[in-house]
Amino acid sequence: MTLVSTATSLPGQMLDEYLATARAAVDRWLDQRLPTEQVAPATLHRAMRHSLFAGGKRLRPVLCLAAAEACGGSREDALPAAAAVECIHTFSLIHDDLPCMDDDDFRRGVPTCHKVFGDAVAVLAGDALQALAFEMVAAMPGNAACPAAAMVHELAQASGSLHLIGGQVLDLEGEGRDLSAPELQAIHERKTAALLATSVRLGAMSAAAGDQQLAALTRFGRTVGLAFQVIDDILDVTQSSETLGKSAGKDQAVGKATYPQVFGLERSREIAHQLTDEAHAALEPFGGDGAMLRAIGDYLLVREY
Ligand code: GRG
Repeated sequence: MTLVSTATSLPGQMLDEYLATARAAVDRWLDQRLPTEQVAPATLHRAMRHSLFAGGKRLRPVLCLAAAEACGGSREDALPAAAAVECIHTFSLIHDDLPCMDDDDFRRGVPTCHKVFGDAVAVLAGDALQALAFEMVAAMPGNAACPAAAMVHELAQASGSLHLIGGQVLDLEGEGRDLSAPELQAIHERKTAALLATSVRLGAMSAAAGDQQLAALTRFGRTVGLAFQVIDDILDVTQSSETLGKSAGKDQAVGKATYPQVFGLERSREIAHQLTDEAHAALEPFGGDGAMLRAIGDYLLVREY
């Protein structure tokens, strides 16, 4: 699919090429850092690789690399952080799919980790990916503005009880209940937007970004992350399981509050557009250097899976 940027002058083909090369760089880096399937315990490493290399969109790492470059940094310096946010994301997907949580059979177009390896190995594969993420960031050289410890702290906060994991708990507790719009937003901010914001923040930190750049990218990451989740809610009711690579209609089936359920489809689309406009506004201080981030924001809005 060639992607068309709606609010930038960046040609869709440039974005396609950027996404392809960034994804390839992240995948190469991950492949080199993950123990091979032959390393004991082989089942664990097979399970980690099964979920990690099943074909995710790599949005968080791509945002991380684009943020580093927008701040004048290099892709190479940001790669460990980009790989780390993908490991955290994949860990959360593996655990989220378990029978004790969302109980899903398919993810990224293939059977879920626990379906192939059993619940115990899936829990442990998620745990090991989480540990690996911190190992990767802790080993970064850091810089005067942002030592590696600050980046480890950033990732820990985004993954912990106040954000990713806390959002998941609120999400589980909300099942079968009518949630208000602020309650729904609070879940999406924690469960989804926080890790997207941290992805761009870590990229910026690897490039020794200043406070103003970090503040602007935090706003960009949060709003684009929220827009991403609104679109995800919409796709859950408008796309097929085949297109999504996971069970469509799942939110409704388990009684999860979603944007379309609270606001209706049309209003949800408007909200996603408004959030993307806000995200673009946050990039103003970057001028032309923010073009790729802007184009990625547009892509998230028009994505089909
Ligand atoms: C820590 C167990 C645990 C869960 C945290 C992130 C999360 C909460 C659960 C994962 C499931 C889910 C529906 C999360 C919302 C964010 C989201 C839409 C994830 C899917 O992200 P994509 O579309 O997936 O980027 P790919 O497969 O492309 O990487």
